[in-house]
Amino acid sequence: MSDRILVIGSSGQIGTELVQELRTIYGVENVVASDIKEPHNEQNGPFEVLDILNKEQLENIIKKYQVTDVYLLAALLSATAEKNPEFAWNLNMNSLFNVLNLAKEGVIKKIFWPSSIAVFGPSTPSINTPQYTIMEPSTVYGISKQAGERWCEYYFNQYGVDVRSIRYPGLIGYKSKPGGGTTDYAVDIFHKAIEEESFECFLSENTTLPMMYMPDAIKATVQIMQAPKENIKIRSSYNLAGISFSPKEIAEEIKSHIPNFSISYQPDYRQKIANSWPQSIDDSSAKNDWHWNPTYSLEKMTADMILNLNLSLKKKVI
Ligand code: NAD
Ligand code: AKB
Repeated sequence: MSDRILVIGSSGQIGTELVQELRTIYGVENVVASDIKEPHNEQNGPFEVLDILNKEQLENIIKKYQVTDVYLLAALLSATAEKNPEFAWNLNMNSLFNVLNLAKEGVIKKIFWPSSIAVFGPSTPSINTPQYTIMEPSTVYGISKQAGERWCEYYFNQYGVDVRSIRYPGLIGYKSKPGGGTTDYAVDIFHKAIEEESFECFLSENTTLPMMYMPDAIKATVQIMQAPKENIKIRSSYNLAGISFSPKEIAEEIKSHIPNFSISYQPDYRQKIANSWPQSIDDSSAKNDWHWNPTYSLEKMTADMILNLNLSLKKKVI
């Protein structure tokens, strides 16, 4: 049977772009988008309203479309999760169990579940953070991702569940807005810049974090899912690196395109979260095992973001 895909949490920052790419590869009818809320822009293809915490609803959709592979993107991200830790734990963990258990029962055959750089904490070596190192996350989001990684590995070892995972850095794209993370400033800054407004950053100027341009993140996701099973040697989650920069550095890069752009700094509760995360990541395992290689530098990403946001601004005016 050919791949039939269900993307859960498809209306979010990653889902919006991932669904488009998967439909290009596997065909529109073979990729079902689903979310608790309707997509904000038109998606031509199957869409189902699904609350991932409702296992019966999930099973019905999987049966209806004869789904083989699930990409589970629904979650509360770091900043939002800190405001409601119990709910975040419930959503982030039980969504994963619902999907892992369907694979254990043989109903689906492959799972993609994203982890995050948030699995690392203040005691982790912060430069070139290794794949295997001290992991003492200090946010509920990070704790849920770390626990999720352990469960993924457990389900692979005990039940042979083919679950694959990446520790995404902060993601930046122009097609969708981010959904409540600590790295969101790096998307918001572009929107303010092209609207010729000044930007107040909620992180301090020298807070360096690992980041990645969305096309690279989508490429990595497709690559890990298409890799032969025997190449996936890590069943918790793979470190993944793109670029690292601080608010000051990205602002300078934006200024090289928009000289009048100005930024000010007003750190809030998210500063503490950012301070607990690494500055850069060693992703040699992903490079060795499934030939991961990022394409975008800070310069290339900035030029592409500004070009595309300007194009969509022009379309809105027309
Ligand atoms: P997002 O917040 O933009 O999107 C999540 C989507 O899940 C939303 O559309 C939301 O409506 C949906 N959702 C929430 N509750 C749901 C429920 N009960 N049932 C079904 N859908 C529900 O998040 P994102 O940035 O697209 O992230 C997707 C995944 O990638 C998450 O697991 C996140 O932790 C991980 N990740 C993202 C980043 C990033 O920078 N975006 C970095 C690291 C990891
Ligand atoms: C967040 O800031 O919460 C996310 C992430 C790095 O997991 N972007």
